[in-house]
Amino acid sequence: MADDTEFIAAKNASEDGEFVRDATYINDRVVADLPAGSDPVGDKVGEMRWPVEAGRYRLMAARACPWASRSIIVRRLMGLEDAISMGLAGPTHDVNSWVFDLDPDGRDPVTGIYRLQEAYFNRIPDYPRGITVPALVDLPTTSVVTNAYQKLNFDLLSEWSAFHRDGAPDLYPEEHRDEIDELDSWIYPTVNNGVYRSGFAAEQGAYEEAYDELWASLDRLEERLTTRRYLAGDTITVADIRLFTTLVRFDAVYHGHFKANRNKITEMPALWGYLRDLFQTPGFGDTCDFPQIKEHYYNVHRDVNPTGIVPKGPDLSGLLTPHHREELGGRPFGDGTAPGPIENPSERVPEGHGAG
Ligand SMILES: N[C@@H](CCC(=O)N[C@@H](CS)C(=O)NCC(=O)O)C(=O)O
Repeated sequence: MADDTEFIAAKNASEDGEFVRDATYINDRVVADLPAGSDPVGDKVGEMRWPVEAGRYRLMAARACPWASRSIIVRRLMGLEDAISMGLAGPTHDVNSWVFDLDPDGRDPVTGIYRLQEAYFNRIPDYPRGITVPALVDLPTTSVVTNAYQKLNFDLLSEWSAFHRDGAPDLYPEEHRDEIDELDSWIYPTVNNGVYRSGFAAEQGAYEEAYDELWASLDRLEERLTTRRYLAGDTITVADIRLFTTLVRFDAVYHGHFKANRNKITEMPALWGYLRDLFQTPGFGDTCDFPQIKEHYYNVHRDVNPTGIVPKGPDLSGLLTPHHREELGGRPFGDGTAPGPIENPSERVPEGHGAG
């Protein structure tokens, strides 16, 4: 495990010690304008199009991962659970890949695979890049269709509309798209990836640059969220989902493990209220598993934390306290409704793994 992560960090280090994320993906799309049951169209991996089809694909995720958690939240908010099943890898991986060690016999119960790597290799033999989550897997061939989480999430919102639940919210409203994209243009590099740039920096200068950019952005967000309940408009959008998966890990992991320690989120009144508000909204906090999140970062990144010891704290029960953000107005789901309780018991966060 340690060797694996050293490899990941090393392969991502630039000459000046800055962490550079490998953002090359299998970029295939799943689209609504192909008939269900048809073969994918195109002959080049990364440019192929696959049909939207209920029951055909499985979302491979891990609760530990912020990028995978975005897909977990989108799937739940849009009510796609029956159309797209979900496989959950455990919080740590072996030298090759994420593994399904939470499942009986250590195998994903639907595909029967032990390592997620198998589904990557079925698509691209000897796939040379990171075996990442989230990944959408085609069940008939047990092979990865896409691991491009941003496009995958966009397709879940748009191409899969025939399978959205009644009351599914509009998470990427037309009138706020420019604003949402503009927010992502600085929140992604300085906050979502900024915490990794801080934690994986290999030189002091690279770390300090990432740290300064991160806190400049968090200060900017604190100001923005003092008068607004959500990031764009008065409903939850993808911008909130993207920020949430980083904020919810912040005090438990990034503050210490990634040296992003100017202060904790609990010390920033607007961000702390905003985080509690989202955490208590169905579809957000009910997908978070803190023991898995902590186990992943502190155990897997042995170059950052050589002993692998996972800290006991912090006390996260404050996430469940009143936030009073309703006073800012806003309608979380707009004209839609909140998702109901999680129906599939295997998809519920285990008792005691949340903030309570
Ligand atoms: N690869 C994507 C996001 C997905 C991602 O990095 N997932 C991590 C877990 S949080 C992963 O699967 N890492 C395993 C690896 O890189 O080998 C990106 O770089 O933007």
